[in-house]
Amino acid sequence: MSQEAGWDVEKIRRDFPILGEKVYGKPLTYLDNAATTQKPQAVIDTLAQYYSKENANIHRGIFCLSEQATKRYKTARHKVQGFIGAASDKEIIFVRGTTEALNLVAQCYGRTFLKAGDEVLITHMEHHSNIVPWQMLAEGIGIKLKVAPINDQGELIMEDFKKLLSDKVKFVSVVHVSNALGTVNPVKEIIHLAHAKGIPVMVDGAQAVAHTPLDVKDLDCDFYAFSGHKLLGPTGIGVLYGKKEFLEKMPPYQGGGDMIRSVTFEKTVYNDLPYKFEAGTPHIAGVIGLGTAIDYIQSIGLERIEAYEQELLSYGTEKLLQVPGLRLIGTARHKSAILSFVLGEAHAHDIGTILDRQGIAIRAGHHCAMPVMQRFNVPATTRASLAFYNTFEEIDRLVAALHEVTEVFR
Ligand code: 7TS
Repeated sequence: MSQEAGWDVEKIRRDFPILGEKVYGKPLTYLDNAATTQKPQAVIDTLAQYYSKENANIHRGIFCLSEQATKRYKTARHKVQGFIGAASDKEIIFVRGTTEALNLVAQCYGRTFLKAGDEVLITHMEHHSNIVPWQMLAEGIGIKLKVAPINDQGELIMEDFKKLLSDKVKFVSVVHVSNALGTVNPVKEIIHLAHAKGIPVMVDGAQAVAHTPLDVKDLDCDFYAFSGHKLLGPTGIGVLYGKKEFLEKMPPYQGGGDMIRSVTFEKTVYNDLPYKFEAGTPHIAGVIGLGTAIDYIQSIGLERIEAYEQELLSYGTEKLLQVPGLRLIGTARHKSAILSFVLGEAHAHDIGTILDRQGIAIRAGHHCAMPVMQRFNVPATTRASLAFYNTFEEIDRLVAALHEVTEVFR
C-alpha cells in the first residue's frame, strides 16, 4: 500500500484502457515507461475527437474549423508554457521529439555560434541523441566533444565535470535523468557552474518531465528538450524550450511554409518566434493531444506522482536485490524509478523473452546508451522503468518471474 494520502492507483489505472489488456492470457504488466508511456482515455478521446469532428489545417483557413484548430494549437502551447514554467509561449517550439530538439540546437546554435576547436561538454550517461548530433557537428565544423565521467554508482563525478569545464567549452548539454541508469543529475548546479563561465546549457529532459516537477525559469537552463510520448501524449510530438534571446539569434532549422513572414526570389524574411522554427504543417493533433496529456498529469500532480514513484522505486530495489545473482546497474543516491540490472549469466534478451511470456513488458538491450554499457562492462541490461500507474503487485510479478529465470539458468 502506498503511503501517499488518498492515492488510488486502481482508479488511475482505469483511465488507461491498455492497462486492462492481456498478453498471452496474462494481465499486461507494463514496465517499459522510459521507452514510451501509455495513454489515458482523455488523450485518446482528444485525438479521435479532433480527427472525427475538428480536423483542419492551422494558420491558413478563414473558416470555422481552421480557426478552431489554430486556437486549440495555441492553447496547447500555452499549456506547455505553464507546465514547464517558461516566461513566454514564444519560447516553446514544437518538434517531433527530444531527438529533433537536440539536433535542432546542435545544428542551429552549433553551426552559428561554435567554431573549430570549441568544446561541447556532455556526460558519459547520455542517450545517443545527445551524443551523435554533436559528433555530426564535430565532423561538420570541427568542434571537440568532451565527456564528463561517471562513478560506479552511475553518478556524474562533479569534480571532473568542473575540471573539464575549461575556457574552451562553449556549450554544455546534459541529460536530466538517465534512461539507462535512472540517475538524476544535479542540473541546477551544472547550469550554475556553466553560467558562471558564460556557457549556455541544454538539458535533455526526456526522462524527467513525466516524473518530477519542472520550472525552467528556476533551473535557468537555456534549452530544454522532451518528448510528448513519454509524457502520456502522442508519438511524433515533442518540445524544445529555448530562451528567447538564444532562439531569436539562431537561424531557422528548416525552410518552408509558416516559418516565413514574406518571400520573394530575392529575399525571404523569417517569421517571429516560435513559428520561425516550425516549418510546414505541424503535428496538430499531436500538439492538442499533448495539451490534454498535460491537463491529465496536472490533475494528479507531479509532486504526488514523484512521491509514489519513489515508493515503488524503494520497494522494487529492495525486492530485486533479493533475487540471487542480480546486480543493479545504476545505484545513484538520487534516482528516478528506473531499475536496470544484469542477472547472473542470463542474457538480457533471454530474460526479456521469458518475462514477455508472463505478460511483463520490459526493455532489454543498450537502451540507446552504448557508452553506459561500456562503462559498466556489460553488453546489455534488462530494464524495468516505472510510472505512476504501476503497482507494488506488478513489481512482485516481475520479481517472481526473475526468480523463475534464475531457475532456468541455474
Ligand atoms: N534522451 C533520453 C534521455 C531518452 O531516454 C530518450 C529516449 C531520448 C532522448 C530520445 O527520445 P525520442 O522520443 O526522441 O526518441 N529513450 C528511450 C528509451 O529509454 N527506450 O526507448 C527510448
